[in-house]
Amino acid sequence: VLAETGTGQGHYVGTVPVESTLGSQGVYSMVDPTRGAGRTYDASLGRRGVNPLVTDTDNLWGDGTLADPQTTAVDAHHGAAATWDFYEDGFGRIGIGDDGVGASSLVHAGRFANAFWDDYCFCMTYGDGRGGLGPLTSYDIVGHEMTHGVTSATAGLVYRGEPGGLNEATSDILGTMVEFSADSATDPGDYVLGGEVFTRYDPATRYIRRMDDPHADGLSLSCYSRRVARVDVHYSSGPANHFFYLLAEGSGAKEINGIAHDSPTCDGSAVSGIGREQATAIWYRALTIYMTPRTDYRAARGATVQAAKDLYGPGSVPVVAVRSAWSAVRVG
Ligand code: ASN
Ligand code: ZN
Repeated sequence: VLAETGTGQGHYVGTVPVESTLGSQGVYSMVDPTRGAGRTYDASLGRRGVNPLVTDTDNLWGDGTLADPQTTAVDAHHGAAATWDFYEDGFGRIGIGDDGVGASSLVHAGRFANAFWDDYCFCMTYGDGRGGLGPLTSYDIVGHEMTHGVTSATAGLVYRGEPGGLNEATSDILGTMVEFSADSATDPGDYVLGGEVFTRYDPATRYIRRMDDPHADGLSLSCYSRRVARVDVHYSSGPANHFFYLLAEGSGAKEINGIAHDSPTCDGSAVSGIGREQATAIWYRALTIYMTPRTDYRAARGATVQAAKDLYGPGSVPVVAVRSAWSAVRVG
């Protein structure tokens, strides 16, 4: 088999290189030899639970429309590559498990609006969407799902209560940073989770979650309170998402890549941001060095303060900003 670079047109990612493998039959497979042999399979072509790899004869994949089933495979395969590169380039992490092994992606899993990471198959499953949503394969969702694998391999935050909210927030935070790092012309970065997958695109009103103002969805919590223990982990993630947004970007109204963001603090304080790069480095270090399966909000504050001290020095601007941003969401 030979490593090859083809070209793909995804629905979200636009025109991108596709790393593939050329077999002896002259057929290309969606297996990325440059990233741990990460593979992309098509469930719609599966028989008796066995799903074939996505294959092609000319190494030109998808046409950007959802009429071509390869289009969603391009989004998933390229999103997995972008996630791999985010972790390797940013933190020297080689794959989700930091063991050089690529994850698998399964596209066209059915007419449902969700996506899942599974630690046991080391794979993602993507629904094709329904009810106003397209395939769940935008950069932020791919990054969110694969980050569940990173969390499992590191902090191991349990998926309930406060640690569960922090597990979900870690996926939203680092999935969003995957979207920014991809620096895509067709899907530039924003703090709106899943806005891209809505057929009638309107990130002001249609999204899965947003980090600048989590409670804008009516269900997520923007501010820490004892209620975090009583809501679903996708809503108790809110205070940590809000913390991260404030840490990176600061409070107040701000346009980012053409999308309006506005982050009111919970205590009326003004917070100035330290930028995405430092905020991401702090969260990643806290996750991989200091958080444990039972880390709660209070401990997450301690973990991120310690990570910021390690990286930038005690008393540094980032350490002060971490404290201010947690206090602004009522953790502290
Ligand atoms: N898409 C969801 C998530 O990754 C699936 C779930 O509820 N675990 O959070
Ligand atoms: Zn999740």
